[in-house]
This record gives sequence, structure tokens and C-alpha cells, in this order.
Amino acid sequence: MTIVSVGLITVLILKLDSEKQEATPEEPSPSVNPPESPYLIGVGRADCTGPVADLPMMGYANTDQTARGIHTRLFSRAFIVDDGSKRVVFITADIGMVSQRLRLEVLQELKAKYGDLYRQDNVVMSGTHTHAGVGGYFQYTLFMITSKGYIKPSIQAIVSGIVKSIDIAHRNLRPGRIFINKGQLADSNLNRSPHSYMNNPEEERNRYEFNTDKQIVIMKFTDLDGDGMGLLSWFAVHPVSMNNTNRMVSSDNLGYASYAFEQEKNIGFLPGEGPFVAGFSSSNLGDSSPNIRGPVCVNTGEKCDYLNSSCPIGGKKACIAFGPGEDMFESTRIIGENMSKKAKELYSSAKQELHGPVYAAHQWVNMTDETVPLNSTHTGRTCKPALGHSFAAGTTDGGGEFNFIQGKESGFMSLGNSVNWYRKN
Ligand SMILES: *[C@@H]1O[C@H](CO)[C@@H](O)[C@H](O)[C@H]1NC(C)=O
Ligand SMILES: *[C@@H]1O[C@H](CO)[C@@H](O)[C@H](O)[C@H]1NC(C)=O
Ligand SMILES: *[C@@H]1O[C@H](CO)[C@@H](O)[C@H](O)[C@H]1NC(C)=O
Ligand SMILES: *[C@@H]1O[C@H](CO)[C@@H](O)[C@H](O)[C@H]1NC(C)=O
Ligand SMILES: CC(=O)N[C@H]1CO[C@H](CO)[C@@H](O)[C@@H]1O
Repeated sequence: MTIVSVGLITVLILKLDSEKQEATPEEPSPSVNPPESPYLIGVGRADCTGPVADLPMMGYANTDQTARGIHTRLFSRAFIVDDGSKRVVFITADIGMVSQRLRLEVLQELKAKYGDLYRQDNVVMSGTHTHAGVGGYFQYTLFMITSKGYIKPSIQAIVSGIVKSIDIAHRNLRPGRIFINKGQLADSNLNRSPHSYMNNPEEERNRYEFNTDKQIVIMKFTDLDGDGMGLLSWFAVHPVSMNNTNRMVSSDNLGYASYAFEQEKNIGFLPGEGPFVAGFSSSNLGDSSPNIRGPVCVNTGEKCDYLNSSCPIGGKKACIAFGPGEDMFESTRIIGENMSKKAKELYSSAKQELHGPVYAAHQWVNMTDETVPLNSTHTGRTCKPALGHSFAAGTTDGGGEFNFIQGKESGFMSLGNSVNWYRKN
């Protein structure tokens, strides 16, 4: 079997307006520094919460973790930027991730509504990676197993939420400006696999102060009067403040940050309503955990084993990382508020304006047929896809099933056996 993967890159080409930077006030007014050819900007938000009872949740691959209600509703947030000749749509939705199936269904609806305006190569879709949404919107076998199949009501809610958010953004397109800013956010993420990080070459590690990315980046969207329209923000943190015992649908810490930011901007509106749209999108969050009190053996209070994240009694299931709060709800709020507060500070001080064309690219890559440089003299070829042993180990944010543990490269139970186990159960 050949796996073909999609790479989709959007670049907002950035040209700094350095000599004018100083003159730009906090909320730019029309008389100051009017852009020669402003962007057309549209923002939109729509609910994408599907069924919230009985269905398997997406993220921890824990088949016992079925939904039993709502902690927060889920939203799709859309940002459209048009430079006069090219248009790009960016979606960040409060879901685990965007599957190829989901993407195709959204694109099909967009084609029916808008013809060739919103296409494969100019609509970028991203999931926040919340682990507290409902599953069932994948076509891949592995996800079919953990989600117990393809769940139509689940995918339908997400597709219509995404399309509706684009409809809203499309309808309110108007001339506007984009500013960018960045800063550092402390106490809000932690490397959940520091021993893996240590496998990076020393000269690379020496380039960084921390073993995880603390930088938060924001984009500020305003109209030509300087009135805020929206915010997009990127901070590397896994939305796993809600842990694998949670049974409530939740947008987790990134969704909480959106909620907090939007509530401050949309005064008098209920959550999820009002014109201002604040998207806190997923980013380089791979090994970045919000559970900043770190992993401990819950039964004995000892530190977990550094290499394999397991405990003398209870093994890896006893090694759990907890967030800053007393429970997962408080942890979700604290991490979300920290991001929202920092983003607000960067939003109000953003002076660096973006100019130039927007660009989006879409590429199909045959992952069984790629050439990879190994060093200056040798290259290698990719082979058929396979799952590594540690894939099933889970993390200290939620241990996996079976006897796979972190850091282990072999063991008595092969993946073949576990597939048989799934078949039997
Ligand atoms: C984890 O590693 C420690 C040594 O660092 C070892 O004593 C322990 O048996 C390992 N745990 C498992 C479950 O393999
Ligand atoms: C999940 O969080 C709750 C508190 O909200 C805690 O009681 C429980 O031990 C945590 N479980 C795991 C597996 O992290
Ligand atoms: C991908 O590459 C492999 C190896 O060259 C080839 O067998 C396969 O047909 C290719 N798949 C597609 C979809 O092009
Ligand atoms: C490059 O990689 C090949 C294959 O791993 C190895 O045999 C060779 O020694 C390497 N050369 C250098 C200069 O590191
Ligand atoms: C960097 C930052 O804002 N950290 C804060 C996160 O939230 C906790 C609890 O409110 C504060 O104590 C931290 O200072």
C-alpha cells in the first residue's frame, strides 16, 4: 500500500515597512500611513460541535473515553486575506486534526457554493488538536478502529461549521491591514520528552535557550479605520489540559484562549458570538505539554523513570503529568488565560505591518518515493510507511495501551499482535 500525503503551505510574504514603523500608533488611524493597496480581509466563526454523547473522543485513542456532555462548544474560525489578485483562506477549527476525508468534503461544498474561488490550493485547514472533540471523521484504518468507524453526524457538524465560518468571512470581506508581533510566554508549556530532545545534535541545541519553544506569534487584523477585526496566534502547546479520563467535549486550552480573547473584544455578546474572531491555532506542538507540573508517579509521589516514563508500581499508567491547576478544568483555564493575556499584550503593541502578495501552495508527495540527503555525500530513499514501536507508548499526558513504553525499540508484543487483539475485541 502506498501512502500519499498532502503538504500545504501558506506563506504571507512579509515585507517590513521599517521607516514607517515608528509612526504607526497602537490602533492605526486612517490619516497615518494609509496602505497603498490594502488587503481585503474577512473573518468568521461558526459552531462545529457535533453530537456530544456516547461517541468516542478523538485524541487519546482510548476507546472507553466516550463523550458525555459539553465543557465548551467547538468552533471553526476562518480568516480570508486577498491581495487584489490572490486569495488565501486559513481555517483553525477546534478539532483533533483535519483528515483528508474532512478536507475533501469541505472542498466539495465550497465548490458547489463558490465554484473555483475556494479550492484545494488556497484553502488551508488546520485543527487545534484538542483531544476532547468527537472522532469518526477519518478514512484511515487506525482512526477507524479507535473511533469505531466513520460517524456521519460527527463529520457533518464539522464540515458545515467550517463552511459556515468561510461564508461569514466571505460576506464581511473589507479593506484592512495586517500587523505581526511576537514575544515569549513563560510557565505555559513543557517538553514532555526531554530525553528525546537530547538526541538532537549539541550544536543545534546550543542555538536555543529552552528545550521547548516559548515564542508566541500573533497576527492582528484591522480595518482601515484601525478597528480590530481579528487575531491569529500561534503558541506551541498540546491542547491536552483535559486528560484522558475526561468525558466532556471541550476546545481545551487553545479554545479557552480564543474564548477569553473574544469575550474581551465582543462586549455584550454571548460566547461564540460577536464580530471579533480570535483564532489560537496549532503549531509546532509535538512534544510540548501544558501539564507544567511535570510527570510524577501518582501512587507513590516519586519521579517517573526519565527514559521510559514509567513507575516502579503501576508502570506507565501511573506516570501522569498534571497541569498548573487543581484539576483539568482549572488547568485548561490557566493555560488558556496565559496565552490570551500575552496575545492581548502583543496585539495592542503590534507595530510591524505586513505588505506584499499572499501566496498559497498545495503539493502531493509520494512518501514511498522520496530522496533524503543523509550527509554531504550520501542520500537515502524512503520506504513503505510503518509504525515505530514507541508510537503506541502514549505519553505522560495519557499513556497508550498494551506494554509499549516510551524509549523502547523492541518488545514481546508486536504491532501485528495488537492488530489481532483489536480484531478479537
Ligand atoms: C524503565 O527503565 C528503568 C531503568 O531506567 C528500568 O528499571 C525499568 O524496568 C524500565 N521499565 C519498564 C517498564 O521497562
Ligand atoms: C485527570 O484529571 C483529574 C482532575 O481533573 C484527575 O483526578 C485525574 O487523575 C487525571 N487523570 C489522568 C490520567 O491524568
Ligand atoms: C509512489 O512511489 C512508489 C515507489 O516508486 C510507486 O510504486 C507508487 O506507484 C507511487 N504511487 C503513486 C500514487 O504515484
Ligand atoms: C555519510 O553517510 C554514510 C551512510 O550512513 C556513511 O557511510 C558515511 O560515512 C557518511 N559520510 C560522512 C562524511 O559523514
Ligand atoms: C506567563 C504567565 O502569564 N504565567 C501565569 C499563568 O497563570 C498563572 C495562574 O494564573 C500565573 O501564576 C502565571 O504567572
